[in-house]
Amino acid sequence: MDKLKRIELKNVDVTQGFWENRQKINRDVTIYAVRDRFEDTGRFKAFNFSYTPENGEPMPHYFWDSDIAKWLESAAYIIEKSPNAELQEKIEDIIDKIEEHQDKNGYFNIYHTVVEPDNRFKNRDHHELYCLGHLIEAAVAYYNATGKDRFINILDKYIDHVIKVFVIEKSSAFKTPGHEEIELALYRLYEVRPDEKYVKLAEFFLNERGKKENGLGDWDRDCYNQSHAEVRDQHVAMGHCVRANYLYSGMADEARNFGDEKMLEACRDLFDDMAEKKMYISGGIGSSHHGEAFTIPYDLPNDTAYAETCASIALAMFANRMKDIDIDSKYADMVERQIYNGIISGVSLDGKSFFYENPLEINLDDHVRHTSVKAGDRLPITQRLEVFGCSCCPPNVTRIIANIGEYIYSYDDERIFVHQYMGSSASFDGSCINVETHYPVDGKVKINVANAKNKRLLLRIPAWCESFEISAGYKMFKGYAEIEIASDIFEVELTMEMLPVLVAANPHVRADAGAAAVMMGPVLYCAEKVDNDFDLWDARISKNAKFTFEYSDVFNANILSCEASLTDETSVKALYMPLRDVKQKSASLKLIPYFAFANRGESDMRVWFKTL
Ligand code: FUB
Ligand code: ZN
Repeated sequence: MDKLKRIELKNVDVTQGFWENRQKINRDVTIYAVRDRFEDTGRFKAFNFSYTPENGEPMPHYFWDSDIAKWLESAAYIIEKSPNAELQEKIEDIIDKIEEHQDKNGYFNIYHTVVEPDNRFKNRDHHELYCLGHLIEAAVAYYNATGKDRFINILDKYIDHVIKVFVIEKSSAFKTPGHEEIELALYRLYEVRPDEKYVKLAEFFLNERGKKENGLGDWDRDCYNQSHAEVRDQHVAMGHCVRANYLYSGMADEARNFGDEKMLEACRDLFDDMAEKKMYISGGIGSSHHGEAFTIPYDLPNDTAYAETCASIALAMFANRMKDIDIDSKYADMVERQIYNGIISGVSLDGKSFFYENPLEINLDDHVRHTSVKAGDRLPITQRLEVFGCSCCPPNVTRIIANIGEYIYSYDDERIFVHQYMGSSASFDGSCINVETHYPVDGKVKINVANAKNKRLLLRIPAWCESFEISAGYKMFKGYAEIEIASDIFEVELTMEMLPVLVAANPHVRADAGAAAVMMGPVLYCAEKVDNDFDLWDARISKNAKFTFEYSDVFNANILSCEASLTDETSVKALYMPLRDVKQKSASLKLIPYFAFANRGESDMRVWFKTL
């Protein structure tokens, strides 16, 4: 098993281009926008534990703790890079409140203190362990940002309580969390505080999953939270997508920590099952609103796609772990697909509003005639909202954008890997690396490495890239171009040809049969009616279509156009007619990055086009 090391956030700076811009919006706008909506909706106030059924305060939801935890984690990443007294004070204030309201026995959960205190650890779906997991991730981020371990110490007491209840006394009504997350969080905690008890608890939850448990028995229900089989025997991705990928992330951590090959094998299969059969071209997963879940292979309806932002984030987290334990560029390709498409479509360009579901097709007409939707499915919303009743996605986006630096590089004693091309610099083990690029606007990347002579530099060659040049000798290794670092100050340029390309789906994908989508490098494109005044579903693109493209400041990316063929309506005389009588005419089709759809009012939108 491979064991590459991540470069920690404190040693990586995103310095230029697409991600510098995104991080700025995240830091200057989004973190406050999410904070303000969480204030308005009572989520922060809930940490006062003042709710009573009589006092008019909103009843805390049973996983509000996790919404705030993800906000705290995001704010911690932000202050780690840009000190900010206001954010730091807010974080400290919440930590104070957690300390103040923590039970003597270590337990902490708002809902199960002010609403259902007698039902602690009785309902497997009530997310107490999920909330603890997110609090742990926040505490680790806060420790990394400030060096202060107060938050970790508070949660350490809670973890001891969990160990007592679940492992020693076995007095809880269930054995494993209904929503995974604590497993990966315990591994993160172990990285900064290497106390074996954390790993043992993570391992306990992983090993117990899929064994006999109260409330199990219904196959659908068991799959929903990945309890249908023991984890090492899971090879097909099933159930709720966010749950699944948080679990798989914890499994990857366990495989790495214990060199557990059987676990790694399961992780590989689960990854391939999603990447090859269950993922939208945007990286979105979750073909159905029902259970927010995977369905069957190749079932990828575009208009009713669930494709939750959190699910794309969770899959990026899983892939990012896999890239370090099973070297293969497909994992960083997956991260790339997510970060340029299914994840950032979740936040508006101004950073203030969010999608939960990320559909790949909008036909506004369908929203007034709901009978067009399959029974059991529903249409996603067409405009981003500032907050949701279940608002898990907004603070998840803020945390991954703030922490994106940790996805760029990894290394071992002999090699330095560049997985993502972002203008950035990093230092580790006495070496430094600096990347200059406008990627994904173009495919030119300039890399400087200092103090790493005789090591090797491995540059990912993305799966989308058909032609590239490197200014130094290289050989290919598992999807990476491997280059000898020949001098103390070493400079190399990678030039990837990046042109618009028509992409077809596997013919088993019924929704996309005979159709094509447009990608330019890692960025998926879509057409919106606001730019194209005709029925988008009627537009056909020739397999030989010529594209033009130009950079747009508005989208911080290229916009494209090509010729499309439309029905000439003057030749349409009836509802049905001989096909030979229907004439075509040509029109210009304008395409914008998929991540930027729904930023200019409600509009029809389409990713897949019929081809000629
Ligand atoms: O249950 C917690 C979060 O809310 C899940 O991860 C999301 O899918 C949403 O259901
Ligand atoms: Zn979500």
